[in-house]
Amino acid sequence: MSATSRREPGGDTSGERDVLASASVRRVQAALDALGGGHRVVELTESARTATDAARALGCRVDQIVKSLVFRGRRTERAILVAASGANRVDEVKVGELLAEPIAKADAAFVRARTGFAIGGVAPVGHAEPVPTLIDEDLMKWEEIWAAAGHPSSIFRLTPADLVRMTSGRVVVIRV
Ligand code: 5CA
Repeated sequence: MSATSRREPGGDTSGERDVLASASVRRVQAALDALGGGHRVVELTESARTATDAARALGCRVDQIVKSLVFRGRRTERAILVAASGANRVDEVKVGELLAEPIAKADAAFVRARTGFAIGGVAPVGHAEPVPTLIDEDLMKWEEIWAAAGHPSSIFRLTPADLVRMTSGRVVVIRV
């Protein structure tokens, strides 16, 4: 689907779909507003729970989708966000070395507790607590990229430089 399948939450107040009323999506839009870059959450008319779904819905390449993956520090129990290019698999050993701490994939409850988002809607901003972020260098080559915005059918467009700025993230090689 193309741009015609998008609409903005709040723009269409007759919106019957739950996502328009989602507190998580509103939290992301509020965080984006506070950052001042003019980013707008858009609602897809179809679910984009995975990066592949999102790319299909947007008509972009899966590499342009930001996968916001949450990991758990095995020693500190801290949450770490890896913003990965949609087609890449994250090398957990490599990321562990970068963080000087082994990591494990977070489970759904941990993701929800630390970010405030359910898997499939984890945004790179608007978290329940500050979450240190690593950014896949493969995202940096695109003019525009898309990230989840609190719900599996909500998304926002940004540039790689925006992503670095809004997360204070460190750009690293994370792919297997
Ligand atoms: N809305 C899309 C496109 S932006 C999205 O959020 N994609 S994602 O890649 O960032 O989030 C889905 C990811 O959640 C999957 O790639 C997978 O790594 C992770 N995931 C899915 N199920 C689980 C689970 N049960 N526990 C932990 N992580 C999971």
